Amino acid sequence: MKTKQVIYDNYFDLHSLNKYSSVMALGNGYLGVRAAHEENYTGQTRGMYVAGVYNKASANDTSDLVNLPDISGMLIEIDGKIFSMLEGDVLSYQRALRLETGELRREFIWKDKTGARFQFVFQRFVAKNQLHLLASKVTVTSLDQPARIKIITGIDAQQTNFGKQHLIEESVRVFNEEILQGVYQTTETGITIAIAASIHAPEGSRISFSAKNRQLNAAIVQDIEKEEPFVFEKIGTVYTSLEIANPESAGLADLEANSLLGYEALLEKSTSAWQEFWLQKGIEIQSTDAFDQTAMDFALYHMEIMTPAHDERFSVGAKGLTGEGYKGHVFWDTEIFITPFHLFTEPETAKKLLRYRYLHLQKAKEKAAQNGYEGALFPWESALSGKEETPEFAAINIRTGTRQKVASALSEHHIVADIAFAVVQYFQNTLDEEFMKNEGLALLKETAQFWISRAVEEGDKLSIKDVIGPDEYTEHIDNNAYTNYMAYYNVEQALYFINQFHDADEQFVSRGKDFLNCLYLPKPNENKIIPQDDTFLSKPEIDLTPYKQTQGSQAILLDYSRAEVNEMQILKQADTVMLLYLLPDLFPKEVVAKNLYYYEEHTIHDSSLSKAIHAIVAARCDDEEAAYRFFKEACLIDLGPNPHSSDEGIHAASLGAIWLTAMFGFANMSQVAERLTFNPKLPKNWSELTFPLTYQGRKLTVKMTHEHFEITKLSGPDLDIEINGREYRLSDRVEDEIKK
Ligand code: IFM
Repeated sequence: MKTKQVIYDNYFDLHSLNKYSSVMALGNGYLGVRAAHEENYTGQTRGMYVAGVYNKASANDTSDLVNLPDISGMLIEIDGKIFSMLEGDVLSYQRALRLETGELRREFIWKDKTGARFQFVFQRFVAKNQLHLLASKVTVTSLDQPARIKIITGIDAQQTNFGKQHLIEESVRVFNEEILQGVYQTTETGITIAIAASIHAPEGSRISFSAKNRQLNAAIVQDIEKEEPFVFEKIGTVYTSLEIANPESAGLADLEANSLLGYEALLEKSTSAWQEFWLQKGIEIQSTDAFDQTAMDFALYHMEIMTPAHDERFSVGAKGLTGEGYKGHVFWDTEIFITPFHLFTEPETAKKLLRYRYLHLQKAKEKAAQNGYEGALFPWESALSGKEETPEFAAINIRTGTRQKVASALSEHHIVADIAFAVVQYFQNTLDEEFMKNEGLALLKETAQFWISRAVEEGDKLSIKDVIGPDEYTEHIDNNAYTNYMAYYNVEQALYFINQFHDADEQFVSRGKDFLNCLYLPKPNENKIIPQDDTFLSKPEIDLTPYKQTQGSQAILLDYSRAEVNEMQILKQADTVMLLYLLPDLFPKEVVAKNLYYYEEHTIHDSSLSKAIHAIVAARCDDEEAAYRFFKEACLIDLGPNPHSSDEGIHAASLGAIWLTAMFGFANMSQVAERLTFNPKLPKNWSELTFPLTYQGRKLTVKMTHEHFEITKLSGPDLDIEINGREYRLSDRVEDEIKK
């Protein structure tokens, strides 16, 4: 295994504070902590989140992923003056997130206004081996003279979600002059959260405690000699009533058992868990540009820390556990962009993510019924309760004072088929009959039932009217190609699996067959273009060049109203191209290529879900240059130079799509009809790609160059596979020469 990459932040810059707080966030799927600096800066958003801890601030609100009381903040005084990098001079500075160990480290030399120099080292991690544990360490060394250091830190419950307070402070305590504990309850969901922190100050320091204005603090004061390091450690635990009846005592017991081990020993244990992760799931890329490996490692790191693999009651928010964007809500991003990574590396986790949907099937049926449909209509945005969480209105138009309704909850129905698609993918990968007979079939049938009731007769065909496809710049349209084909697939697969598992329901089968016979499926026109919907191709076009140059910023909405954008051929993100990615065999390659170029020209890529999907389809179309270019651009969504790109959290789906591009684009893997196939399209810049796979109970490793393909079975029975159109029986290892 190659050493995993390091994400650097080499300058202290107020503009990018929040971006790096997201990018360098720490976590383990249970807990997520933003990489806000220990000391405060105006505009810096701190954040600590626990998967599943949602709350509504008021009855009219939708749920927020609650920003919990902070334990990473510290007020540092040197000789009575509050330390800030905005004062004095920062002589050298580096912040590094080591993906190999999951540790964040900030190191710099700072000169105060009198010219005295101090070396600071801040370290912290969220334990990978223990869901509830996090730790930090501060080392301050005065380089020129003796100094008095004071640190004030504790548990700060003044945190809010952009001003909304979700927690009642129930109790604050100090135990044994060493452990601070705050217990809080969410105002609406009634979840208890117990946060504890132990303070490990240097011998001889003076410690005092205080509790005021929702802040429980310890103040540590120590006089140090020149070049004598002041070392301070803080170990914390977070427990909630979601997972344990008595989170207060669990948190204290955990802290007692662990905190005496100290920061370095705890880090070592957590590092071992990270190393195991990289060994099992890491991808190796030999590229002319080392950034490709960095971006891949970064994507895998974040997919791991965003996924609540420990608990099927929760799923992955659009920003993971790194920020409050989209209020921590769960979208189709999970099933289509993130689940595949888990499916092909640890199917149990993929199953839990599907079980999350299954657990909310009843709520989805209620939503369908409320809207006059049968079956299950999953919410466009989901949180803890499984109810629709999409805010009713978008941001206010400050010129008119009006708010535009968000139409997604009403019509972005493709999520129903996306969930069904993920169920089928899961089965193809695992052949898990137990799951399919129970949760899988129920999900497939109820989602199929929804589509059957959703379609309306128009002459001798069935139409699906008034929807939003993946392209959210085109609303309230009829027969969106993505939606119709995916709905067709949903019903077709439901019928297939009903037949496979002898789950006969004659009425459903007959209605399903009628649906398949009559559903209108838009065909390529005389120019081989598949109409995105009934009217799209007749709408006027405009030159999108300026908007593509500022993609991701939705700048078009400054020049045109949403209604105007809706009446032009303008896409926010992959729509028909998305369909061609998910169902690659629907159309001949020539049609796929024509549509890729046609729709790309009309796509601004204002959504982060767009670029990597274009990369995959371009790779399959043998457009190596475009595929690699789109891949690189996708990698820059979080890691690029834009100082605000990820202020409210990383782009979870886009990170998932970086992995998707390597697998389904460059390795060009597919599992159609339950058979694993590869038809590699390695970019010119990559000389080798190596990755692990879990497939139908086998552990595999795949290695490919431009000339050679090699797949090794590490465990499990023999397997039939296909490489470059040639069939093989994989017993141990198969090698295939790639003929140009
Ligand atoms: O699910 C996406 C959607 O496709 C585009 N807007 C953002 C959502 C959350 O990532």
